[in-house]
Amino acid sequence: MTDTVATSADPVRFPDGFLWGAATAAYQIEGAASADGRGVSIWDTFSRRPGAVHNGDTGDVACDHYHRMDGDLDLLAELGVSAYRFSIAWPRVQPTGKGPAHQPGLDFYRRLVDGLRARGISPVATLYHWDLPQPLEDAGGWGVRETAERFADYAALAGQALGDGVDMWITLNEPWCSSWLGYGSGRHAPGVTDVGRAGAANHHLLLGHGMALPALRAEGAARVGITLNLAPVRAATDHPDDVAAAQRVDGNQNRLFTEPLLEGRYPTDMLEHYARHRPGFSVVADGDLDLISAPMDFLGVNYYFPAFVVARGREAEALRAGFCVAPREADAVADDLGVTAVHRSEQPRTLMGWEVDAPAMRDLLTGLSASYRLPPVYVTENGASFSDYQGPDGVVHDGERSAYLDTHLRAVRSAMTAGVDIRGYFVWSLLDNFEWGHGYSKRFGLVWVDYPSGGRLPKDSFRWYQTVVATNELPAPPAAS
Ligand code: IFM
Repeated sequence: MTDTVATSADPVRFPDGFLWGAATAAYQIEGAASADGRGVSIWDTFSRRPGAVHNGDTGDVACDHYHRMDGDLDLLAELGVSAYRFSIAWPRVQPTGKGPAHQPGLDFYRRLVDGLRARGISPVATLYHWDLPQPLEDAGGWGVRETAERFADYAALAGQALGDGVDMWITLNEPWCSSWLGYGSGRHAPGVTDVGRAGAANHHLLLGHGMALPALRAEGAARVGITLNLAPVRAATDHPDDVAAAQRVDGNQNRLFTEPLLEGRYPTDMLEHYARHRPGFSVVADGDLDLISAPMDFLGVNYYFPAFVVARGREAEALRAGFCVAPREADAVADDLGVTAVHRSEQPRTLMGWEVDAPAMRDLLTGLSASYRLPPVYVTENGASFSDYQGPDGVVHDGERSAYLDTHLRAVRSAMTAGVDIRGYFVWSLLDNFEWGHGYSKRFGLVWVDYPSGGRLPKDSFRWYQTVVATNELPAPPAAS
C-alpha cells in the first residue's frame, strides 16, 4: 500500500520524457516594485498594512530577480531542469489592469522566455499568482465580473507577446487562496473578511480562467491549464459531526474548484451552504459554467499537506483522539464552516506547521483520477520550509528538504504506477523568497538567498535534485540532517 512505496529505500525510475522543473512567482522573487512603470498590486498595498505581514516585510526588493535574472537562469541551467514555472506580474504588463500592454513589462518577460529557451529550458508561465493591479481591486476586485473580463484581456496581451515562446500557460495559481484567503479570512491581499465576497471571487476567478482559455488559444497558445491547491481532507474522528465537517472543508477547499472545472457544475451541498451569503454564488450567470469547464490541456496540482478537522466545539474529542489543536484565531471561513483544523500530534511537521505526509499525496492523486476524467496532470508545486542555516563550512545542509522531496516524488511515481497520468513535477521553489504573510521568515528554496546582499547559494537539496533530474531516478533516500 501507499506507505511501502513512499518510504521504500529502493531507487525509483521515472519514464523518459518526464518533465522536471522548479517554480517561482513574480511578487515573491522579482522585487523592483516600481521599476520601468510597474503598477501597484494588491500585495504592495496589503504588505504595507500594519500587522498584515510578518516583520512588516514587503516584496519591494525580494530576491531582486528583476535585476539578477541572467544569474538565476544560469542556476536553473546548472540544476539541469527541463522546465521553469514563473509567473507574469499583471501590473508590469498593464499597470492599471486595463488598456494596452506596457512594453517595458513585456520586454522583461520576453528576455526571460528567450533566456530560458537559449538554455534549453521550457518556459511555463502562470498569468495570475495573486498580484491583482490595485485599480482593479478599487473597482471591486474579484468580487465583480468585470475583473474576469479584464483578466481575459490581459491573457490575450500576454499570449500575443509571448505565445511563440511559452510552452505551457497556467491561467491561475491556487484560486482558493485568492478567493477564500483574500476575501474570506483576510489573511492574504486584499485582506477582506466577507464570506459572500469570497464566494463571488471564487466564481469570478474561475470565470476569468474560462474566458482566458479561448483568449490564449486565439493567440496560438500551445497548452493551457490551471493550477489548484488540493488537499485530502479527513475527519479527526469518525463521529458524524466531524465527518460532516470534513465534507464541508473538502467542498470549500477542493470541490468548489474541481467540480466546475472538470464537470461543469458547482457542488450542490456547497451552493446550499453558501446560499445565505450574498453575493456568493448568486453571481453565476447562464453560460459561465460552459466556459469554466471547457477542456484544458492539463491540470496543475499543488500539494503540501493533508487537512484534519473536527466540528467546532469538538476540540476536546480531537485532543483525546491524539490530535493537537492550534490556538483559536479568528477566521471567517472556518467560523462559517463550523470547523476547527487539528494536527496529528505525532506527525512530523515543516516550519510552516504543515504535516509531512507523502502517502496522502498519492491518495490525493489517485482519488482525483478515480473521481474525474482528468487531463494530463502536472505537479506544479511541492516543497517544504525548514529551519535552514548556513553552517560553519558555508553550506546549507538541508537534508530534511531532500528527504521531503524524495518521499513525495516516490508518492508521485506510485500514483503513476496506479494509473494516474502525471507528466511532470516542479519543486517549490527555486529560490528562498517572500512567503506572503510570513514575509522572509520561511525558506522553501533549493537555493539560499542572502537577502541583505542578494547572494545565491545552492543548498544540499539543489545538488540532490540535480542528480535526480540528471538520472531521471530517485537514489536511495538521504538521511535527514
Ligand atoms: O509560496 C507559496 C506559493 O506562492 C503558492 N503555493 C504555496 C507556496 C508555499 O506556501
